[in-house]
Amino acid sequence: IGTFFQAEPRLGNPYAGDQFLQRLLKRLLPAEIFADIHSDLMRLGKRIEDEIDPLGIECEMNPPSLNQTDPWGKRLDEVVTSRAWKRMKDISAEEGIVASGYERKYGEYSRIHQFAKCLIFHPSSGLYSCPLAMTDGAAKTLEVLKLPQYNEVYSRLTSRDPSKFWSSGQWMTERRGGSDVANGTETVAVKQTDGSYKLFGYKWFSSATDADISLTLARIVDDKGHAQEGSSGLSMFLLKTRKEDGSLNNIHVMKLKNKLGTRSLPTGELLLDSTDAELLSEPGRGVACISNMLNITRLHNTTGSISAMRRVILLARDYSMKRSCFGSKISEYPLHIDTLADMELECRAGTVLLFELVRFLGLQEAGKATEEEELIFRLLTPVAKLFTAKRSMGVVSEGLECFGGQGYIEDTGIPAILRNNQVTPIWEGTTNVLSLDMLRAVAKSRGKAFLSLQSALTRRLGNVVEKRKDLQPACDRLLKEMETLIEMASKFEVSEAMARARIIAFAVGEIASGMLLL
Ligand code: MFK
Ligand code: FAD
Repeated sequence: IGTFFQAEPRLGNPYAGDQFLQRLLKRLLPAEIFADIHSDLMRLGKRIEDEIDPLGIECEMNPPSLNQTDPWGKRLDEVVTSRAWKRMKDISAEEGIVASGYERKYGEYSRIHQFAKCLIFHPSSGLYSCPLAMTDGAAKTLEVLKLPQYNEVYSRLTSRDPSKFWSSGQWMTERRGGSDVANGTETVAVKQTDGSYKLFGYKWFSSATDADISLTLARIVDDKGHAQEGSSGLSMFLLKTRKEDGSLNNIHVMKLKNKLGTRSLPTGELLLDSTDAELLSEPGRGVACISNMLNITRLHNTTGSISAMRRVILLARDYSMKRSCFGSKISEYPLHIDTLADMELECRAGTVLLFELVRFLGLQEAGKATEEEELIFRLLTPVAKLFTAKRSMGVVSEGLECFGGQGYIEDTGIPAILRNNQVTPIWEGTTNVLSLDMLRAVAKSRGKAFLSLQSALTRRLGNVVEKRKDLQPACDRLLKEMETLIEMASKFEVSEAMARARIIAFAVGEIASGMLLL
């Protein structure tokens, strides 16, 4: 068989390897806070390299299964998950992957710390980052609602103690509608004499079926059994997945989905058959209320897409210094370096966009965000999600090619990065649906969201040109593009704008990330 064997790519400490993230954090954070966060991320990076990444691989190799009945036919509906998946929950609590966003140790900078942790954790987490994203979204929703009776639930979602920590699901999608939740939701809620509700319905996609609680949508029925249709008929509920005795809360796990990727994640179809739940939103304000969760999970989705790009780049960079072709290391070929540089640029564009939004989120939570920042945050959250999800698929695919045939070989672990990432454009709102969401944000602000982005662009690029005259042409080009976009959008009829929403959204993504890169 010969003596030559290829040297495999090594991950190393994913934070130490991400020089760009380090420089960005240094720029965004006050010096003392940066020093603290930098050392925490170095430590977490080492733990990822030594302990978490091998567990993530174990999750991928041991997907969940459903033990639906016992040998005598009695329903069990037991979702069996791996040792590594369970361990990932404990590690997430210990590391404060959710908690660090809520303890506010670093005030308005706390979210930057939290999302930097998520960025290096996600590709090694065996997709445990998915339940954590939803847990973060649920914590945010409870924080906004400020309902004292849910303080205990909130404290569990944001706990660092593995024995107390709870995860949350986000059950929105039904057979009739995942995008059009307003018309697709058939689940009904029947009020009980004690003021609680019982839910009846079929949730078509539920990731993290093993969650402790979930937020979900349902239609409250009146005394005559009628429920209001459309968005204004939807209310938001909180339910615990298990009763006090540990049995399921009248939830039947009908099946686990057989998926292209995210196989370590227990995504199931659930029948809610008299499931006890509590009304959290005002009746009929379910969509508006759950959008607190959506905007957080969409930031996590953005994080997932960027971290997949970063992971494949780190591995491809390492491999390029090991693999020889035509007599030289491939890292010595300018053509290969150019390929890696293009991938790096896309990854950086996503990273700066994400951290701008995370910075705004921190300011908002500290009560310091200006109206302009609030409007840009609402405008760019769906844009960042759709932009990074789509662009990352190109980068990750290119990344596979950087390993030649080995990139296609299952047990190198590289194909899993591609198939797991293919979900990022789909869940949390597809590309088209989020393009339309962006347009709704513009319409609701009567165009002010676009004008706010334009003001920020003019101000920031002005500062750039003051320091770097050579960047004047690039800055002028971006300003011109924004001007053209506003001019064009203001002339559109509603139907025309909707038909071109996707083109507009990608243009906004390019302008915003271009500005931030400059
Ligand atoms: C590492 C990876 C981590 C990611 C983990 C993810 C795992 C979970 C996977 C999932 O996929 S969970 C399910 C996700 N589902 C979606 O994202 C649904 C996609 N569809 C939409 O987003 C639709 O646009 C939407 C369902 C919201 C449309 O519903 P409506 O009722 O037709 O919306 P409408 O009438 O525009 O808005 C109703 C209210 O909500 C309005 O408030 P007002 O009545 O006060 O005006 C809107 O302003 C508000 N709203 C809607 N979207 C909002 C929002 N407010 C703020 N932000 C938003 N994004
Ligand atoms: P559809 O809405 O049927 O979309 C089909 C196509 O039509 C898409 O290309 C879409 O962009 C396009 N489209 C729809 N409306 C428009 C429009 N107005 N204009 C132009 N184009 C349009 N959901 C949950 O609630 N909780 C979960 O935990 C969860 N986990 C998931 C896990 C996985 C692995 C996957 C794959 C999905 C999960 N989902 C979950 C569901 C996911 O959120 C939905 O699949 C997604 O929102 C799309 O909804 P849909 O499947 O009904 O697609």
